[in-house]
Amino acid sequence: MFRTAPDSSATSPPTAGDRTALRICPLCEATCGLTLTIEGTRVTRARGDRDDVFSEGFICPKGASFGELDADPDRLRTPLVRENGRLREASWEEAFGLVASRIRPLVEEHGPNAVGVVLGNPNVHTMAGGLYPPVLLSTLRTRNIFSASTLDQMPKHVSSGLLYGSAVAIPVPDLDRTGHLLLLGANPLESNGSLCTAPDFPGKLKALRRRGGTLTVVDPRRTRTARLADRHVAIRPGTDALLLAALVQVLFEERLTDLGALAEHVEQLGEVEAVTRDFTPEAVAAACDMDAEEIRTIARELAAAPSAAVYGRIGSCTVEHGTLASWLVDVLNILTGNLDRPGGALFPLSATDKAPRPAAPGKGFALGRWSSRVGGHPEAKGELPIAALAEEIETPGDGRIRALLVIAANPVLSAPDGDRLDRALSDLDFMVSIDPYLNETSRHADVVLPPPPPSQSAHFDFAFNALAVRNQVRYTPAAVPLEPGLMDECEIHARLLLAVGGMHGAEPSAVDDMVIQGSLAKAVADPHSPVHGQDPAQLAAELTGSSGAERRLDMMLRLGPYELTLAKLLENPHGIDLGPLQPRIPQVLRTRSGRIELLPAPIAADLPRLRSALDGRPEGLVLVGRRHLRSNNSWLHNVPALGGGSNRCTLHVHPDDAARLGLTDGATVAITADGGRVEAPVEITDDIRPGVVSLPHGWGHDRPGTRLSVAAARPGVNVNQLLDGSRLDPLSGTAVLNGFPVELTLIR
Ligand SMILES: Nc1nc2c(c(=O)[nH]1)N[C@H]1C(S)=C(S)[C@@H](COP(=O)(O)OP(=O)(O)OC[C@H]3O[C@@H](n4cnc5c(=O)[nH]c(N)nc54)[C@H](O)[C@@H]3O)O[C@H]1N2
Ligand SMILES: Nc1nc2c(c(=O)[nH]1)N[C@H]1C(S)=C(S)[C@@H](COP(=O)(O)OP(=O)(O)OC[C@H]3O[C@@H](n4cnc5c(=O)[nH]c(N)nc54)[C@H](O)[C@@H]3O)O[C@H]1N2
Ligand code: SF4
Ligand SMILES: [Mo]
Repeated sequence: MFRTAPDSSATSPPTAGDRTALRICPLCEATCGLTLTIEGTRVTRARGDRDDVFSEGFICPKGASFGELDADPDRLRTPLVRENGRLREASWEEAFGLVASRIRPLVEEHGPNAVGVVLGNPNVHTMAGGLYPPVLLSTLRTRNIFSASTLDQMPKHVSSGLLYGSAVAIPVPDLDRTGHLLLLGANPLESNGSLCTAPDFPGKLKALRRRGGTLTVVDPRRTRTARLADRHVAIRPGTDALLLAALVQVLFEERLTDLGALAEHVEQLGEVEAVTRDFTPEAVAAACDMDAEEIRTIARELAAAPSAAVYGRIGSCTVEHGTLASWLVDVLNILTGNLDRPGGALFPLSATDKAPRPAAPGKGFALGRWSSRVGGHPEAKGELPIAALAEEIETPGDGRIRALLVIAANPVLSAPDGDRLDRALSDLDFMVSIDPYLNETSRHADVVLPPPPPSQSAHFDFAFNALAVRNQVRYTPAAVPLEPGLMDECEIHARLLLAVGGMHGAEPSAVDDMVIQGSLAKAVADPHSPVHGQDPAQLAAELTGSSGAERRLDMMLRLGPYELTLAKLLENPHGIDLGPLQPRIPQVLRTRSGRIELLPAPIAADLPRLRSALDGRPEGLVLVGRRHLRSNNSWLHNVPALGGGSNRCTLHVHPDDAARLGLTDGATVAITADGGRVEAPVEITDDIRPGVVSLPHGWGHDRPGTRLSVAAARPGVNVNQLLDGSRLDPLSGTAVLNGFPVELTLIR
């Protein structure tokens, strides 16, 4: 990783006619500030912005390939509409007209649930995705809402909802100040971090060790992150919740708990002690395939550290006990007094959060307020499991999904059983995709609405500022003017909303005006708001900004905790540092008791399932995923600069397993599991523990009707075809993507 930008193959040295512009990178959660060199309207180079208050010049190969991604010739530049079964180019007017004429009658005849919505990962990386989907969902009033969250962090939302009363109150490890980091199921040296926004995560881990701190990594693979660690534990996949429960048990047994200032804010400590009593290190050791004494040591190190943070990510979430593991991560931070204290895990306060209000009991967090129609899966945070999307389209009856709006998502590759979903999508009455690519999912759409390349969009991180290791705020306007014929993604979202909401043809600014009026009316009535009692019309008139989205951002900043405005952000193009994370308990708590409810009932009810896993000693192979620094889920395989090398869709196999099965490096194997069968080349490596194989996700670009010429030339296979969607973490509806059984057969 680099402090200054490497010259990627797409870049060229600056010349006299060049100019530069700043752009926050939208490609991962690290949110690095980039300096783009622009020739005419083309981005010829991307470097790390050394003056960025947060990223201080850091960049990775993905950010460095910004220009190549931006100029990808396969990117769609006009809307597409389906006519006689084929997609053809169309005007924006025609595209939105078609949406309006097809969606409204379906809703009128079959009710709001006839329209499903799928929200994909890039929505948290665009302004449009932050501002408009909530309004779209409240306009549609459908219960058929699905997102990448149930392939990802929903377990954390559920555990936060239950513990703190707010699903979005997610504590973030204080990387810059912690003395000890216990990291489970995360590989930030490839992913650049997740639910922990930290440009230069690798540098921060190295700094932790330089200042005498320690790093323990729990991962069945010896990842690049694990190589940095003082201690690497190659756990058996899917058993983190058992390990974490044993750590809790040791803290209680050896009287190592010390809640410090938290004590007065925590309920049900004794209850947690009681329910974890039988998860001794000796009881979990065999299932985790760990040494009981090592488990005790990890617990003692955690308790002894001057400050410590336990942090779990994908490998602890997308597993059978994902919610329990997410809960136990926080329980450990609480029991050691590290939650909400510097050096531990704290709640960020972002510039667009509501201004803090005095601590008070809240409404709490309800789970399972309704269930999915076919599978009876409980909702979580208003969403249904994306693994259940296909059955909701296929199964006849009242409430069947007949039309689908897919916004920045590629579930045919990202979610379990893409073949089934592929067939289901082709049975829809109507489908809309907002997507720059014609890919495995959008190829089924009747209308494709392409957003402009990232250089032509403004950027603000609504999601990630609230997950950042330091409070800070940055805004970058579009670096290049919108190309004629393209439409800003905010306007696409606004027009889509008007089209499906029966207001087709209204000005898109009407959507923003409606939101601004509604929010200001609420704010002036709220005694804790900085604008309490003021005139909403006057406040609206004071807002600045050259678009509805900018005016909304300005409003959120003004209503936020730091007395900021859009104008102040524009005056500080490299961002404004708002200081290190600060303790926020009890103010952040929204539980009914106003305290941290340490043993919520749904968690207690799921513990017997964990207890039964104590006897689990799977004999066969299990599969886990992996990420590569130069990849990003399912959609960066079309950028030539990022392909090749070690970024390939191979199956990692331990030498012992390879020998037992007669596999040689480069051999082709068939991998079979519940959901199907795929073939992949074998890569033998002792970086993976015996009994575990690893295949990355986001590959399988071999379906007809897409326009991904580079990706299609090296398609790889879709790991999610191995899943049939039935393996879920029951509390969160999150798909089990890691630690499921597979069988290998040598093909050649
Ligand atoms: N087996 C396995 N499966 C996994 C995972 C795993 O670890 N293992 N990880 C899961 C995780 S964590 C996630 S988040 C999901 C992600 O899965 P998805 O949410 O489906 O996201 P992507 O695969 O990133 O696809 C994003 C889509 O958005 C489009 N897009 C890109 N930029 C923009 C933009 O600016 N605007 C719009 N409108 N569209 C854009 C892309 O072309 C692509 O079609 O995958 C999950 N799937
Ligand atoms: N380069 C790149 N960066 C990305 C992405 C990408 O696709 N590519 N995707 C982005 C997205 S959407 C997300 S959500 C984040 C995810 O960011 P991370 O959570 O850091 O995800 P991974 O790099 O997949 O690391 C997960 C690790 O969990 C391990 N693991 C698997 N099963 C288990 C288990 O049962 N227990 C334990 N302890 N470990 C296990 C895997 O071996 C793997 O090393 O990354 C983001 N950043
Ligand atoms: S680390 Fe993430 S945000 Fe930073 S340059 Fe790389 S892809 Fe972009
Ligand atoms: Mo994700």
